[in-house]
Amino acid sequence: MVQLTQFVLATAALAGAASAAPKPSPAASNVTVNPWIGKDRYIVQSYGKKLDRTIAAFEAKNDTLNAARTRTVAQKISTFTWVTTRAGLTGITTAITEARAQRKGRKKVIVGLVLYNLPDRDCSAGESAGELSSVNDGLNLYKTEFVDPYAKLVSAAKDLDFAIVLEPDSLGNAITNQAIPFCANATSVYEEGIAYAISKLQFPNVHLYVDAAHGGWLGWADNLKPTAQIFAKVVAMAKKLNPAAKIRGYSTNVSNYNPFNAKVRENYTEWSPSWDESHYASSLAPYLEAEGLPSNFIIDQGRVALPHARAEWGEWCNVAPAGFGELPGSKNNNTHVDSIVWIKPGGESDGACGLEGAPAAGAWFDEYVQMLVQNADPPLAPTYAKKPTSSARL
Ligand SMILES: *[C@@H]1O[C@H](CO)[C@@H](O)[C@H](O)[C@H]1NC(C)=O
Ligand SMILES: *[C@@H]1O[C@H](CO)[C@@H](O)[C@H](O)[C@H]1NC(C)=O
Ligand SMILES: *[C@@H]1O[C@H](CO)[C@@H](O)[C@H](O)[C@H]1NC(C)=O
Ligand SMILES: *[C@@H]1O[C@H](CO)[C@@H](O)[C@H](O)[C@H]1NC(C)=O
Ligand SMILES: *[C@@H]1O[C@H](CO)[C@@H](O)[C@H](O)[C@H]1NC(C)=O
Ligand SMILES: CC(=O)N[C@H]1CO[C@H](CO)[C@@H](O)[C@@H]1O
Repeated sequence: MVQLTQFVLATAALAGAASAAPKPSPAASNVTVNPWIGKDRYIVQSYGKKLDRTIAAFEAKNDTLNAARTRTVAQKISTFTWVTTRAGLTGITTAITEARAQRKGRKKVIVGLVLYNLPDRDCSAGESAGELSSVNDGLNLYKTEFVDPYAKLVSAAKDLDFAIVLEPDSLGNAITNQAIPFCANATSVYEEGIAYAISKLQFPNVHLYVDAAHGGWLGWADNLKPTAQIFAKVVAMAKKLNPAAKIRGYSTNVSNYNPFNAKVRENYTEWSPSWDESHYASSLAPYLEAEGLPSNFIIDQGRVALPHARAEWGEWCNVAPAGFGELPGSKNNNTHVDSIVWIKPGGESDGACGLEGAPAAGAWFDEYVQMLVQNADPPLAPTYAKKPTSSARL
């Protein structure tokens, strides 16, 4: 209940700030088009290579079918490239080179990127897991040495489109984790950093999705309005820096395990209106629209927990059993959803927790990805042909 009081207070402060400024009328907010339509999606080559080990493991067990299903993930499914440090900006250059090589005919290719390097990152863990700290000029470094070059790289590649997910795991802490001193301190840094990124990434070929955590975090009825208000605050801050600043929408469930349309309503969702990610998008949308904001979503289905895999919604580490979810771009029946996507590349461990034998965060966990292939829902189509040597072109 301490947390509840905290966010009610924060909300009251926000509401006061918002009522002083004129509300943008919905008609004035620029309507953008769904950027995924009619485009090919960039398939990350380095992720495909990691899956060679998974294919070999299935082949060693004479499991030709699952080896062929893994080949489908490696060769045909688009995932996102995470850019999480200043040195990691080279990942954008690699993505651009590979996406250009992938282009066939006249169809444009859209590249999925994650921008993830705020100072004091992961505040609820009590300390920054990232490379930048606000006490060491982190916000300034974030702006000048991370966001500025990021914007330069994507704006120069006008022949490609980019969908950029902004800072997973950040603004949610402004809603629920204000009782943690490090998060209370980090909130204004997060707001200023994200507003700056929005203001600098305004190009016709760039489509921004600010991270909206997931239904199990911000989807509770009491959290919906404060969530929309914090997005409105940050977009208004971006417009102060660049009057043309706008976002396309929000990303949800990045690296989490919630289904899009849940087959089973889990007990731990209790009274939440957001008991799967489609319901979360639908329940948040009217609050966003009331703030004059767009209400478009992309939803990560890179890993989905099987029914009853979790005893609590908060379980987040190498959840088992889980499977690959609906494919990126598959048809969906929620008008707020631009696209199903795979943002978290399945196979990288969440940490040495969850399923037994899990390695440290980020390390490859082959037994886990084998399970994701076997439990994929819908089942993955097999690809029996080995990759043509077209990758030699790269
Ligand atoms: C809409 O876009 C136009 C042209 O890019 C810009 O001049 C205008 O300020 C934008 N309006 C809003 C409300 O963002
Ligand atoms: C796989 O199949 C080969 C050839 O049929 C056989 O020799 C081998 O023992 C099998 N391996 C396993 C692990 O079943
Ligand atoms: C929060 O910021 C204040 C003022 O800068 C500082 O004194 C305090 O140590 C910070 N607390 C944490 C937990 O970072
Ligand atoms: C969920 O709750 C219902 C009603 O209390 C109970 O019958 C059922 O066993 C619970 N399911 C699980 C998986 O705990
Ligand atoms: C979409 O379809 C699923 C499965 O048929 C259904 O459970 C869900 O309620 C539908 N959602 C919407 C927004 O129509
Ligand atoms: C942005 C977001 O919701 N992040 C969450 C994604 O899921 C992982 C695993 O559940 C959580 O640790 C993150 O907080």
